[in-house]
Amino acid sequence: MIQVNLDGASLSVEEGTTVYELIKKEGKDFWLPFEIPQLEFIHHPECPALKIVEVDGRIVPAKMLKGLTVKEGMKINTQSDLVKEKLTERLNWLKENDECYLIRELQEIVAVEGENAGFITLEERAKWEIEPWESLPSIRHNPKICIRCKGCIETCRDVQAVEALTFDEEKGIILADDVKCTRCGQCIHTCPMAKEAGLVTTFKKNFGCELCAYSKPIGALSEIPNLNEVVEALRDPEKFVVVEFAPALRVSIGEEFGLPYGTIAVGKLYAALRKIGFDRIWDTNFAADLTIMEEGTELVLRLVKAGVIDLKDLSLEVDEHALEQVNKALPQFTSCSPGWIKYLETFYPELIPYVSSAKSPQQMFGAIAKTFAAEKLGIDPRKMVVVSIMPCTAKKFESKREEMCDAFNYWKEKGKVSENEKFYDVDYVITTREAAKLFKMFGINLAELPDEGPDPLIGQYTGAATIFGRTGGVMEAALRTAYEIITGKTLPKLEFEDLATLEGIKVASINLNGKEIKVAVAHGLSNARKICEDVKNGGEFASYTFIEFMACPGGCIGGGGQPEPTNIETLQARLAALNKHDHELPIRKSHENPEIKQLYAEFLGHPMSHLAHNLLHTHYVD
Ligand code: HC0
Repeated sequence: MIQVNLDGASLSVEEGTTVYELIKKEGKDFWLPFEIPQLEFIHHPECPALKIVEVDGRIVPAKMLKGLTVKEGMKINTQSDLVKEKLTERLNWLKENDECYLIRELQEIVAVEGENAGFITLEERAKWEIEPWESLPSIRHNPKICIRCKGCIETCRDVQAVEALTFDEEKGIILADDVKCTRCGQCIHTCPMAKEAGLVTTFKKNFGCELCAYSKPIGALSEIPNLNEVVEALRDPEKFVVVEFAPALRVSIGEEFGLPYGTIAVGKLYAALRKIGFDRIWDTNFAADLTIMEEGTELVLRLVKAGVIDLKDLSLEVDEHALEQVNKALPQFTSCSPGWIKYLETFYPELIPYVSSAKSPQQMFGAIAKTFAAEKLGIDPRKMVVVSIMPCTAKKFESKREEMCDAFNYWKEKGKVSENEKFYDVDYVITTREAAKLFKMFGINLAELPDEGPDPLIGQYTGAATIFGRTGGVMEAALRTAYEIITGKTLPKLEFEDLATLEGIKVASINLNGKEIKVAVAHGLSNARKICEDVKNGGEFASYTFIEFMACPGGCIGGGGQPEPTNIETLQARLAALNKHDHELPIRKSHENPEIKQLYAEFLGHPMSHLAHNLLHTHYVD
């Protein structure tokens, strides 16, 4: 036995005992010498960076105590002035840097690896005085941790055909052309630390901190966060905070909580959001069904205008205004991916007439929440806060487009709000990763929650809505409805397998009352570009009827706000899970969604009615 001193008490300890074992045995267990309010400081209280002790006058992190054995006369102190001083330093660092201390250590490892691979040296990095850049309101770059591997530049140029990023010898990676940047966030997935997600996961697991609020990505590129605004709104008793979340979320958020890739976690997600304290838990999928009603009807009207089908053969309520408004250009392009829309506006403005005027589900949701739902619930729309959880960084940009204030215009026309009270349809957009962080901040382990459902009114959805989250899904969902409108018959088979793969460009055809129409799907902007060039030059795709475009490879399941790793393995698992979810849902066609029927019956009238046009359709900028 040997004698040691622990927090002032003399103890006899068996030889070979580690300091870690001794502290545990004596019940000291690295308790903090002061309180950290959970919500003011978003670190997990068990953060290993905060587990330090003083051993013989020096600070030793807990992770090292496991290898340190007790020695005769050793003085161990878990609550000394030095511990307090060092903990305060660490806390201040954590607060100021809004980052994980352990991640900082990981960044150093990646930097050294980068240095060994010929990238920037640590010494050079230490000299930088370069300011971070932002592509508002979506993406930011921190040059202090960038190793200048240029992977983001390659992705932006080769995968997305955008070329917004370039390299400057002095400043490193720079945003050379913010107008070109689509805010898709694919650069984030390319950042080496995001790519090393396996390493990150192992790293965090080794320190027992998978549940820490600091979710990935931890690379030089990340989304511009909006979590603080969301937490503030939730704390404000004057606000009525509602939440919507994207189709892709339900098959990816579980990954942040250790669930296997491809887990359908929608029930747990509703439960987690309810625990957080949102006033209504609704779903973007409801609005995806609504999009099909509007975009599908628009397609039918374009076909009528182009003389492909005759209106009198259809059992469709249409007013003259709608027919007048609709553009007759074919093929109709889908409009729901905001990165794609930004790309089109920047690189192919001459093709804007082809794009559906239907707003994306995210934006339709906001407009309906602050009109129909607010009215039904008796909520002042100025007090309603719509939070949207998306797999996408470009959705932050979409929500702040100046034209996205249709609910405000609706109430202004009614004289209920004044010009200077202008509000957006969607107030805050957070990514899948930010949502995971939010749950962790609140100490919620989503994986352990029982399944719950959405709140009534604008939360119900069909299988058609759920496949929006993968490439080919919007097309397939639209065909399920358009086919029935045009032929008056039920589709014999709902799946279009040729559209449900990860091929970059996919084509299919469908017989509508004896006429064969051709449809195509492209995901990843370099694929979109091929089709745009072809249509522009009157090539093969100019003879198509409907083309779906998604900015991100894989569609929204591969969005720039998705968990790491986002790679072929996770994409395939997420895609299969969405298809499985579609198959398992009791209703699989948008026009059969009971809440959608209620919305039209009680509020909108019919698809593309005057009110629907005002609230659910938009225009584009060239
Ligand atoms: Fe998507 Fe959407 S499907 S763009 O990919 O249409 O982000 O998941 O939420 O709005 O619904 C993203 C995903 C959405 C929207 C929907 C569409």
